Amino acid sequence: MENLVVAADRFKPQGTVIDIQEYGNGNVNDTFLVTLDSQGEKHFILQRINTRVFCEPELVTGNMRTLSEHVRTRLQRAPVSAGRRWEVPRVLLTPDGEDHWVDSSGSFWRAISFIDAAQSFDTVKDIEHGSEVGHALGMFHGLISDLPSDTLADTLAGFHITPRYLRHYDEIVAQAHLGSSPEVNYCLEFVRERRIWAHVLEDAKAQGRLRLRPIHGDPKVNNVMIDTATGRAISIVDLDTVKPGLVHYDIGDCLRSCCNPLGEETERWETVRFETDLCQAILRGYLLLARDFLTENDYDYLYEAIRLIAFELGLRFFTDYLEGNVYFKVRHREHNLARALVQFKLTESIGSREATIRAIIEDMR
Ligand code: GN1
Ligand code: MG
Repeated sequence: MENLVVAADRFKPQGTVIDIQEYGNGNVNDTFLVTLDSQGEKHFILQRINTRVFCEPELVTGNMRTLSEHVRTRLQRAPVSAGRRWEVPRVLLTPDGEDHWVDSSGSFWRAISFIDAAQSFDTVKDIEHGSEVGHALGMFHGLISDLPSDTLADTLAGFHITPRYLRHYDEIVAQAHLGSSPEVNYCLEFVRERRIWAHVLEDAKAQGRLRLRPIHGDPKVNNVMIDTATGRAISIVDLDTVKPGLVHYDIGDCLRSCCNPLGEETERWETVRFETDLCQAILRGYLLLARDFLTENDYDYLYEAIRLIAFELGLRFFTDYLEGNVYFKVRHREHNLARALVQFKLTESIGSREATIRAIIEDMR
């Protein structure tokens, strides 16, 4: 706690720190909500970056600053439509003007402003919420569509490059003591049968069909902030994985997260399913804004992207389970195995609804 107060003190915009609580349920970084006794802003977000994952954490804060400055300028030039607000968390600076602070034990801290009068949810509540999440992703992509992707650093090499996750998986499987539980066997078999999918987006990129753009990297449902009063989406937070990539990673990630009504932490993995009505609402919300910058080729790969990113996340969780939980934070030893089963069941469900999902996409082209 003492460390936390010291770190919070470095970034506090004004006032006195009166409370610090763990916040959200991120799988990688440690996040805290700091409360201030102050006339101005009452809260801010303090984070300890997991430097085992983000090996060059100053690139992460650098990208956040580039992005928020770009979006702020864009919004000044063309404000959002009436009845809406759109916010980008501000990077807070230390008294020396630094966007991060490293404590005596080597922990890397940074802070961002808190988005007030808004909340996020771990699952999509209804069609309207789904459509707002889609709107948020469209808004985000639209606002950064003119930000040259070479102005952003690659903060996490290999992120969402499925063939790299597969290579790593093969190395781990070759070394791991696998045991023989039915769940582990199901996962091994699952990957064996579907590993041929892994290259689809990277091949399309290499062939020039899909191009790199700035992306969010992690637009899951609980990263979309909803205005408490209006129910409208007003921000996408968690900008750590903003970097050049394919918008397909984002669309796939958003849909795999939003169209799973049981949520990614459910224990009832056998009954996980992909809800196509939600998929339709989210894509509709997204495409109302994204239509202007998506190409015909982009549409051609949407279905594959949805299926692939669910599979990829399952593969990442399963690999981490086999490796001894070195990447994602876990509450128990089998946690990553349980998460992998959820994503694999979701992938199965996406496969069994392929015709419906493709029809939804075709209908919106
Ligand atoms: C991780 O840490 P968090 O919860 O924001 C992960 C995402 C996964 C997500 C699954 C850097 O995000 O890729 O989709 O867990 N982030 C990183 O919940 O690996
Ligand atoms: Mg994240």
